[in-house]
Amino acid sequence: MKINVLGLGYIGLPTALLLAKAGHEIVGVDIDEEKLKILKKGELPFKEPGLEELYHEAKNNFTLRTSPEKSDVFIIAVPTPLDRTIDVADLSSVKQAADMIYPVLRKDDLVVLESTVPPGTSKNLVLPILKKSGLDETEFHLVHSPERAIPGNTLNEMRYNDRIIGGLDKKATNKAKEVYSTFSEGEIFETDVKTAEMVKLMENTFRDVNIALANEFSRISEDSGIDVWEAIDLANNHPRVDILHPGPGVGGHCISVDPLFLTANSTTSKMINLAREINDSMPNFVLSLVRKKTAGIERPTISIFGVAYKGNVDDTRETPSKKIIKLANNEGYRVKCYDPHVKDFDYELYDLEESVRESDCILIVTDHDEFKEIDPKNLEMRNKNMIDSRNMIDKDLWIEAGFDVKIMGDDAEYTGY
Ligand code: SAJ
Repeated sequence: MKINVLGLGYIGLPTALLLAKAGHEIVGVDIDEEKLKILKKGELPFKEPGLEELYHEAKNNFTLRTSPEKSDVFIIAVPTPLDRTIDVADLSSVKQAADMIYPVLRKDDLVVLESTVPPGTSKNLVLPILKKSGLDETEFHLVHSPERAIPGNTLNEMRYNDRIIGGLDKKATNKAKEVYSTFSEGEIFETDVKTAEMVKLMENTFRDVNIALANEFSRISEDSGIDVWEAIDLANNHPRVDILHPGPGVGGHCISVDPLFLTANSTTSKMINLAREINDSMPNFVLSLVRKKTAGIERPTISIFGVAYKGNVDDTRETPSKKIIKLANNEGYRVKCYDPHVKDFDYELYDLEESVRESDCILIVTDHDEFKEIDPKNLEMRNKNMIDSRNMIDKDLWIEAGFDVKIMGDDAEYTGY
């Protein structure tokens, strides 16, 4: 089959390459000419395990364009960010993609919307644009099949996760099943288009609300002189309890954004907005721990370990580090960042040694594996303070190396326990 994939980002590019490897003729479409230049050189615009090898294997079936060509299938995998000024989904890229498709849309073609969208978008926004082709909705096929792969393990999850396909009608769903089953080994579940849109938002909201609960437990534990990490481990022995990990806040393009796609147009949501509020306030809480550790130090410098939104990825979208850095700068802290995965960031990045030079406190924000390997004895600092918001270091090792250590959510040390 000939397939256009519109949007060559974290989801579109791996999807395009998996389909190319499965033998389809793929046209990768992106309006970002810089990105196309990088790809044409044989390089990748971002890192993802296994993607380089896959690109190498699939490139003979993969061409790059700035607009779509006539074909059998069109997959839309463009970003759907949140307009932060009003907390409403910005669907301009989806509209733009549909506008590019309708002039080349032919009878029996399939259009798949993979981008995460508020319920109703496929039918209310995409369908009317596609009908400008002159075809009516019985003559082409439209489905929503939400991407559900996790960054850091995208290719495996795309291959092995179950998939949801919500078609405008049964014929559309069947056609999409035919396409995805050429590389997906997970089960494919069928539903209607609006339910598919809702399922995706419910999944990410479920995670956000559960992380908020873990974060709230963490803060209650701080107030009560309890080690939340030990308490969570023990609670999770219960057969029906599975508490997530507290952290410095929820980042990434999905979980910190998608729940608001549900609440933006709702008059009834309470819990979802509250969870967002709790998670968004974690950077403030983390900074309050820094304030305690650096009290009495004049013009303190802090070293932020990790600016990616989560461990072992190079993605900094919506990272909690940005809010922590901005708030810290506003309070007069000097901030130096170190991240072994990230190359470009809004703030200067230092190597490990330079990031701690003359520093008064290390703050672990991201759970990169590399941070576990650091030998604290080798770190030269002005004051040896360590705050670990992810509970990932070997606390005794750092104490032995002369550090005053604080694990977020563990205040048991102050109670003499
Ligand atoms: N986090 C915590 N505590 C936890 C788990 C995560 O603080 O226990 C934080 C992370 O550090 C990160 C944020 O939450 O800042 C989100 O990370 P994540 O690993 O939970 O999720 P994402 O955003 O990388 O990917 C999610 C996934 N959704 C679900 O697991 C329900 C993925 O399957 C989706 O495809 C993706 O969103 C998406 O594109 O929508």
